Amino acid sequence: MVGSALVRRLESEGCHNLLFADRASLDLCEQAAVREWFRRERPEYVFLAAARVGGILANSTYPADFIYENLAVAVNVIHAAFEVGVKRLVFLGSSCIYPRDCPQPMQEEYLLTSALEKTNEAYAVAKIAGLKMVDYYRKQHGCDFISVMPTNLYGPHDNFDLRDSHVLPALIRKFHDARSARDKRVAVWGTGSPRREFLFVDDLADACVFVMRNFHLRKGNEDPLTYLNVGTGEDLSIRELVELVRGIVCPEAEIEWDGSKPDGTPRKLLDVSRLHRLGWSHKVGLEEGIDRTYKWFTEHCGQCGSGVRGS
Ligand code: GFB
Repeated sequence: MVGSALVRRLESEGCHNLLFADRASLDLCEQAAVREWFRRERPEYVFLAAARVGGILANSTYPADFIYENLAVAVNVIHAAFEVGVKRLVFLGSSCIYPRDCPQPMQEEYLLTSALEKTNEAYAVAKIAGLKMVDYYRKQHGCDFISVMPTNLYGPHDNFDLRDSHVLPALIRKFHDARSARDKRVAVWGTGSPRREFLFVDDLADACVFVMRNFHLRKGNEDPLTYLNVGTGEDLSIRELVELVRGIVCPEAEIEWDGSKPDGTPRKLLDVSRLHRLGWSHKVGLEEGIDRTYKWFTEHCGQCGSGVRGS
């Protein structure tokens, strides 16, 4: 999802000398293959968007996969980029790597100040390691590497498979399936009280390009922070989100809360004032973003994985 948004964003300004390392052509978990790719292709600028991602249930069910794949990708790509002298690298972290009970809104400085949320600890530990690599390669080797911390993302090419999707694509899928079903009940997870912030993926791609161009740290490494939050600075409860998606996709659906599923972190709202001060803010509001995502889904839902009703 993020990779294709970055390509759309870069191509929109005539940037056609792009190199791709997609899943089919390169396994980023294979160190020798990654090293060979970097030596052969010699990229100058790198966006490291590749990751094993998933919603709350996938994260807590497959912690070994999440820690292994995300660590391997970070270790292999960041080190290979250093070896071939990449000019600038932007690594994507995530807002879920902040502590579980972080003061809100979450400032960059709050990273590693207390315990993580258990449902995504494996993913968070791997992403924190990637972030720290970026930091240490800058410190020890002078690499111009930086990180961004996106909030929960959604948009075209999201994962709509109910077995491992995040909440927003899951809701789109569930309400869409209810439209054509006789049974209009839709099961949603948890209590509805957690609060989340959502960013349309094209806004994230725009922010990544902006950061690649404009986020320069002072020479000599006096800057303590090599990473920047990226979000809207606005959140809503899952209950409010459910109502919003129902209104757009299937107003006649009936909602049933499944309290056996986890809530996860109570709140995850980023403090985006550092990025705002640099001159970037998001453009796509939540309602417009859901509309655009739902339109994409209806045009492509044949390729959108499993919609297991009742999940
Ligand atoms: O998006 P989500 O799976 O992950 O869930 P997190 C957000 C909230 O939505 C939770 C509720 O409180 C869920 O219980 N929810 C309600 C649902 N209905 C559904 C549903 O049908 N599907 C899903 N998936 N959730 C993830 C992390 O946390 O955030 C990852 O686990 C990642 O590591 C991602 O970083 C951004 O926001 O809780």
